[in-house]
Amino acid sequence: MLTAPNERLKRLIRQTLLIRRIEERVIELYPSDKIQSPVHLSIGQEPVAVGLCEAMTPQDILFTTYRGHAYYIAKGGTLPELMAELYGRSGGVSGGKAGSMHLAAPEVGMMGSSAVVASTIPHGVGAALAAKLRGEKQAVITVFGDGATEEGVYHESLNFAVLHKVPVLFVCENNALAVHTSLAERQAFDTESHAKAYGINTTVIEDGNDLIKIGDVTAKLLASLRAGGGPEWLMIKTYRYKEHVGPGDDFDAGYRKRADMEPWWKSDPLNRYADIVKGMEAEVKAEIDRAVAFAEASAPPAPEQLLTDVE
Ligand SMILES: Cc1ncc(C[n+]2csc(CCOP(=O)(O)OP(=O)(O)O)c2C)c(N)n1
Ligand SMILES: [Mg+2]
Repeated sequence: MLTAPNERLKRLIRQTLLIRRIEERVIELYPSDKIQSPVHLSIGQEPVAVGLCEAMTPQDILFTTYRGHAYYIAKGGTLPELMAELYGRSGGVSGGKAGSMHLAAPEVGMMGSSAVVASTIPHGVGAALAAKLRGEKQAVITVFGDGATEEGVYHESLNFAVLHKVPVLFVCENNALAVHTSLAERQAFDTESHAKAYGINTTVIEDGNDLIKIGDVTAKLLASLRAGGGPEWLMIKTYRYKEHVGPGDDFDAGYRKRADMEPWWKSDPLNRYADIVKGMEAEVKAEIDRAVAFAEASAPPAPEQLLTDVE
């Protein structure tokens, strides 16, 4: 039997809903070509971002991937500036020049995301080392996909962080896919055992839909970092509902089955708590409408902005 969600769970469900609905709006808008940026949707994976960011203070900082809308929102980025960025307009969070894959909002600790797989992992290590050298208690999380664990820089980053006791939380957002290739087809090693070989503490969350568990586990790991512990490694298993890139479904692409989605669909908090979600829909829709209106009204970047922000 489900227990009634408390205020904390309601807050997390609302954030999950906001992310889901804004990405669904992106899907609706996409055929209009108003959003020309490629989009890697997080639909299905939102609870991972929501749970991780719940445990972070506004001063804590986050590095993530091109699948970053959820993180931008969960870390406190504003919706109108997100939508205008996707539209490529001057009101966007990066003046319309970064697009979906390179979202950053340093003022809320969302330091950056990148199209280059694994490239933000060492950025997280560097930022955490800087915080340590400055004696700050700022915690740093660097999020990457399971595919990123096959990149050399991931291994270099783990080795360096353990060797120098860098207080960074490595988070592997494991949807068991890299584009169309499953984890089992790609890796001869077990990702967690392999990380352990560097001497790092590892934790695995099997249910990436468990908002409360993700929040609680992350809070515990960040407390350990703040107390001067070395790096920590967390894997959260999750499931991507949509195609790797773009607004569509791809269950007919031949690399996975619709039935694979069923257990995740069942434990999806937006389905489990459908009654609560219903009561939140109108307000969430109004918030998204305002963001879209802002993007529509925002002007394209002026030609003289072409070479600014790049030096
Ligand atoms: C260095 C690099 N190699 C290859 C690519 C092409 N590429 C884009 S996404 C992707 C899959 C990455 O999978 P994963 O890290 O698990 O992230 P997910 O897309 O599942 O969130 C690949 C290989 C790239 N963008 N950068
Ligand atoms: Mg993946």
